[in-house]
Amino acid sequence: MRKNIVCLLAGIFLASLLAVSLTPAPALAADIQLNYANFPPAPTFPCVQMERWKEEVEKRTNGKVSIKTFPGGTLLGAKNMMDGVINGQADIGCLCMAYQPGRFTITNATSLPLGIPNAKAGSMILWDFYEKYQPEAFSKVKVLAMFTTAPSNIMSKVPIRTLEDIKGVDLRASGGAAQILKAWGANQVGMPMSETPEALQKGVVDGLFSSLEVMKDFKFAELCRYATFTNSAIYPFSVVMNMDAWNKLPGDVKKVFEDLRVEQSKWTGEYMDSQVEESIAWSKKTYDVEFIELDGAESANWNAKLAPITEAWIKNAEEKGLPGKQIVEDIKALKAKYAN
Ligand code: DTR
Repeated sequence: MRKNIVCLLAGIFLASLLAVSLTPAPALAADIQLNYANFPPAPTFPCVQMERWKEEVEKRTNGKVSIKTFPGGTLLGAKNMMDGVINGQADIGCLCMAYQPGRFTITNATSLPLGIPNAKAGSMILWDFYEKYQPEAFSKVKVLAMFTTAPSNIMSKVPIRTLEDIKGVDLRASGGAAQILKAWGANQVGMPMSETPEALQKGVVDGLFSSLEVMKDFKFAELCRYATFTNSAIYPFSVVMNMDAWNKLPGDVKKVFEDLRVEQSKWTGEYMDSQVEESIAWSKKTYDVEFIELDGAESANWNAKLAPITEAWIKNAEEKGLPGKQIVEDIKALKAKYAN
């Protein structure tokens, strides 16, 4: 009898040992937890780059830092991103400068029609340009990345082949790109990208002006069966961090974040360029979207309309006390360096 009890107890002991060894150890909570806000939906490029950054940070800090991401405007929206980060509503946020054009005058100069050819070059140009000017607009935050979209093109429900066709068409764009649409005679409607799907669906607008990856990422190809290549303005973006949250980070974590800045900016530019290619192919295959190339003479007419925009921007900047001419010269020089 006693022997039986001993055997039973030994069995229970062994079984519990086995159970303990098979139960996965609870993950150790990270020492540092940071919230990262983003305004568009998860499948779009600003959020894809956010997830990539999160993964790299968590890996490179060996789990010491954990990032909780909030896509789709669930923590901060397109227009209150900068203030929300400054006020500490989020530790980190991703913003599109075109949505507050007056606030980011210097960096928004990269949106002028200066022929930046792709997002990779755009992102490197923007980074160097930001480093040189260190604009006041970013003085209350720590900048973690700077990148741009690929050049903008028209996506529309009606075919646009000539300046006559675009006249009066309701097209959505923000910031510097809005000036471009106006110059071509469209009826420009301003709103952040996150509001555009509903505006297209409800017929508030007949199309938009943006980089073409949105045809696939937002499924705009379903409604916009035409795209006209103009390869005009890029849109600059930034990822910014609350200054107190930054100051609290230990040195080794700060180093990881700083070392990632240029790498992340370049990665995002390259990702965006590849998404544009994929989106064009997908839109043709899935919705038979027609991609319209302006012929030589027509294209010259379109470009002629844009010539006064940069001159007007320089004049306006100089009136505000900014070195407008130098800013444009610098962007052109950086374009020559990175656009090959
Ligand atoms: N072209 C800008 C920015 C932009 C381009 N792709 C996306 C995707 C998600 C949000 C913003 C953007 C724009 O039209 O707003």
